Amino acid sequence: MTLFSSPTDAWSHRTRIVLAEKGIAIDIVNVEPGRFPEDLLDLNPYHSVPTLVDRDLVLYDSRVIMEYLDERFPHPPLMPVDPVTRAHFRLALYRIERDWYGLVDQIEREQDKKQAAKLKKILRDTVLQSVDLFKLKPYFLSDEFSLVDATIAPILWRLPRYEVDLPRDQAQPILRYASLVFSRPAFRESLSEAEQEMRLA
Ligand SMILES: N[C@@H](CCC(=O)N[C@@H](CS)C(=O)NCC(=O)O)C(=O)O
Repeated sequence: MTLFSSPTDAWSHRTRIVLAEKGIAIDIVNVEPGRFPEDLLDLNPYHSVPTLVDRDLVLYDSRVIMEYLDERFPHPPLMPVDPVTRAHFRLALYRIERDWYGLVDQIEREQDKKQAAKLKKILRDTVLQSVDLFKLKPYFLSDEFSLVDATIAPILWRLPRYEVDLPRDQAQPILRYASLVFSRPAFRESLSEAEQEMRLA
């Protein structure tokens, strides 16, 4: 199995977290946006990472990849079994992708410094608005690590990169949650060198 992944991209990062949580042996091919290899361009009509190749199966879109991995390698399960709880988790994934990842994508693309600063402030406020949800359980709405946590973690990890400093007094539950997720061995394993440097340098 091969994963084409960008070492700095949050969408790629969430699939690497799932791979590490499940202990899946895989070749990770690091690629840089704008300089994708021919084989990746041939395999994926959208020319995007992450892209997973499992024998004849080629998957793109990080959510499709994460859900495939969770079904193909069921242990440990990263989604609840109950349909209503699953629906809640899927809705959380949708909202985080749209709101948090959407902002991060805009920040990464923005050339104008003033505009980028505005977007970073919106990202900070958007993350802070969710603080009450992090008070309920050790992981996001759950006692167990899930695909939602694999999705939230890459954004929280990147906050220093976007000069977002969450205030301790207001953000304590988010900071507690972040320490819990960041201390997982699989999370450490998932980090590319570039991602390690975002915080550990
Ligand atoms: N919804 C997609 C988004 C992936 C995405 O935006 N990937 C960027 C990462 S840099 C990409 O490959 N962009 C293509 C390019 O920049 O050439 C997913 O979940 O995989």
